[in-house]
Amino acid sequence: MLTNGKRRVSYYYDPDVGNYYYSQGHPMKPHRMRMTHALIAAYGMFKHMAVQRPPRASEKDITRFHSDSYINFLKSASPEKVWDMNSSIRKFNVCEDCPVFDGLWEFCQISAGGSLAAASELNSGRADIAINWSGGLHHAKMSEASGFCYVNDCVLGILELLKCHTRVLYADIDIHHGDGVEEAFYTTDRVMTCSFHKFGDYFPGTGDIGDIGYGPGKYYSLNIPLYDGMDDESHREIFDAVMTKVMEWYQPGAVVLQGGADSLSGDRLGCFNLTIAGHSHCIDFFKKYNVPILMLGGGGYTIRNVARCWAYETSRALNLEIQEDIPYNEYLEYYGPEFRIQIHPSNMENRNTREYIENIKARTFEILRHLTPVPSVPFQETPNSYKGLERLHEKELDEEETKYADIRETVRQKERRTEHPCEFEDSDEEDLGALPSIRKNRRLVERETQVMEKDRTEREIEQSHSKMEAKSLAE
Ligand code: V1D
Ligand code: CA
Repeated sequence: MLTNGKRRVSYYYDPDVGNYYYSQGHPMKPHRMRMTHALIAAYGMFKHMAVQRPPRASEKDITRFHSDSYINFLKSASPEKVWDMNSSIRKFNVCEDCPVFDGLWEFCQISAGGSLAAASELNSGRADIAINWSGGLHHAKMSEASGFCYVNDCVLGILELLKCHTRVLYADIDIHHGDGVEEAFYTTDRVMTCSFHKFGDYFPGTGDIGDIGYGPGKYYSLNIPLYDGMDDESHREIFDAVMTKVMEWYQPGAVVLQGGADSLSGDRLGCFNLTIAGHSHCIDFFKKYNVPILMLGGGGYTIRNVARCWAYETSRALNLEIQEDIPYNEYLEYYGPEFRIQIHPSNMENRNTREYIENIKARTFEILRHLTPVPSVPFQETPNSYKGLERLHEKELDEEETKYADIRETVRQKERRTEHPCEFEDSDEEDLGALPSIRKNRRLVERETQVMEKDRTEREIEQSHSKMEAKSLAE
């Protein structure tokens, strides 16, 4: 933070992002990022932050989380070839929600590249807040597209932050459940996920209050299921109450805020009643804690309000007061007839009664009561930063170091281990790799092993499996 209390903000934007087009009638419109960018420019915010065009994420970067076969598919898919790829289409869930469109792979690289570069900037200490409005694509799974999302830049950004931070908090205020991010970190205490969302007969259908994590990750996934008509007051009430306790007890080293704007009043797909003031309160909330913040986009389908919201939130990150009247910009006609930055709530009923909010709060506090305050992780060398990794790839790192540079430590790295300013805390080295020695169904074992297991050696996997087999035989 600068001495005057202002935050150093880095903003990531690729001018090509607005050119991608999902399909006719599809509600997801990348053009909204171009509108946001034009509004931020018109408000004169560029001179207050580092505006950067991020490098596009490479296949290697993206397969830190996603499976090779899925990424090979995304790279080769095109609308022309789609009819010859029937089995892959089903397997990887590219469908009406997630169509194969022209430039799909590049679009994924832009979105992921922005979040990786932003996370890396925070790790370097050059910025206090880093913004990628082209990110926040929280539904993508390791081997599957879902809910307009193909590559999960949130997961990739968090993995990058984990190189320098023991604990990362992921907060998701998109109206939809942040299922892809939750699933990726469901069994670890190094990432706490907390999603606020509409629940009940609504996409993706997950995110009940009882879904709290598994194994070492038990109590480190929080879900706040909400009803239609959520307004600023109720949202603030529950957000502040839950997040205050999380910040106090979990003490994350960095926060990722998925700022899906479909929770705003009047959203084409949403059914909440938040104003931009209510939505942006979440940024002001985290700013108080002086932790690095990665601000990401997400959903948002009434695009004039998405641009209003994310431009305004950029000004909150910068601590700048901006004028109510929207200044002249290329897309001025979208903002009529009022041409104001703020929006009004509608008169819809708030189906989240006071009693309901109090009940959800109490149940969430009960989950948080089980948290071991400030969990620790094994001692590790800080892995190479995002840009550094790319530079070193071919030349200096051997094959194994390069492939598993995110989490796994090679023998050579162990020997070279030195202290670093963002060193992890020490603790039991086995924790990261060990599967909990309890009996689980196949589905849960698969979920548990998603992120961490991707980085484990064959030998370790074999050992864990035989441990589990031995345990279940003993039971
Ligand atoms: F209305 C549509 C028109 C064309 C294509 C898709 C849609 C549409 C609207 N809502 N699709 C949905 C949701 N899908 C379903 C499917 C029906 N079932 C079989 C599944 O209800 C998907 C909503 C995705 C929301 C994405 C998101 O806002 O959370 C987001 N966040 O970051 C990026 C996107
Ligand atoms: Ca959410």
